[in-house]
Amino acid sequence: MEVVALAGNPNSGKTTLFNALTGSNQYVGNWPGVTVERKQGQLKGNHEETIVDLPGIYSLSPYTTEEVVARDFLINQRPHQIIDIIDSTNIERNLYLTLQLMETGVPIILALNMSDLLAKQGRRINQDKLSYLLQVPVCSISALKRSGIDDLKKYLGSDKTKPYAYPKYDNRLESALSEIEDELNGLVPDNDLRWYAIKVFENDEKVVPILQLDAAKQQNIQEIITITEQLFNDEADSIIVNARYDLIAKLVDMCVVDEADFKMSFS
Ligand code: GDP
Ligand code: MG
Ligand code: K
Repeated sequence: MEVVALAGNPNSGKTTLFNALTGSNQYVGNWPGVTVERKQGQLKGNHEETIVDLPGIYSLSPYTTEEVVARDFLINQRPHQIIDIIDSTNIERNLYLTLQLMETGVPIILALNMSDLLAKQGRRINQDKLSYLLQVPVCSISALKRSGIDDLKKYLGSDKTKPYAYPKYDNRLESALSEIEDELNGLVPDNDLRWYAIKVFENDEKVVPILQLDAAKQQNIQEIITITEQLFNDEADSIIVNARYDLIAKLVDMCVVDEADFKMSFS
């Protein structure tokens, strides 16, 4: 039995896709300890894959119940794969969550939803290029029109996606993160090192206390953070936010094609 987490922003079409994938094969309950609905269902026609619908979220920060539910599930339960459903007509905002989902190291498939609306707007996303740049599978779908779903299903099964395709940020940030990973080595599972390094760099209020770092490690890590803040002339949490947005700007620039622009430049 393999577990696939369905993640995405609110209104990205998560429920519509969940229904398309599972049919009437659904179980509805609550996440433990909170009144957030938890839905899971078996992939139609395949009893090996269970789809777990995560709450709709914009980020994996520690501030809302929904975000904490989603990140605890991804880090502590380690699903085999994530389907990240993206509203293609709002790809910039949606990719902010995508990068954070990738930071968990759980193998991920991007489902570019609302492809019917995007086409109506005269735009298209070069999915092969996006897939190459992020090194993860990308499918254009319309959950509403039920198109592209078979394509998406081809990637389900943990042997069909590769693990740990982390997004790479600014070199100066990458070197700070790898130094923090060295400090955390042995304290957390190897596969989670990058996630924890980023959370420690951000000084995440939920994650840092759990690690119970000794004084020497705390001091080494603080030095790494201080030096990096001086290099960027910025604060650690905003260094990470900016690094994500810089990468998103590049991705959008390279992958989103406006057919109207294209026609105009030839007229
Ligand atoms: P959720 O909040 O992520 O669960 O999103 P829903 O599945 O409830 O979808 C939000 C709205 O978008 C609904 O009105 C859906 O019918 C609509 N929707 C979902 N997928 C698509 C799609 O591929 N194309 C279009 N045009 N609308 C969609
Ligand atoms: Mg929903
Ligand atoms: K449902």
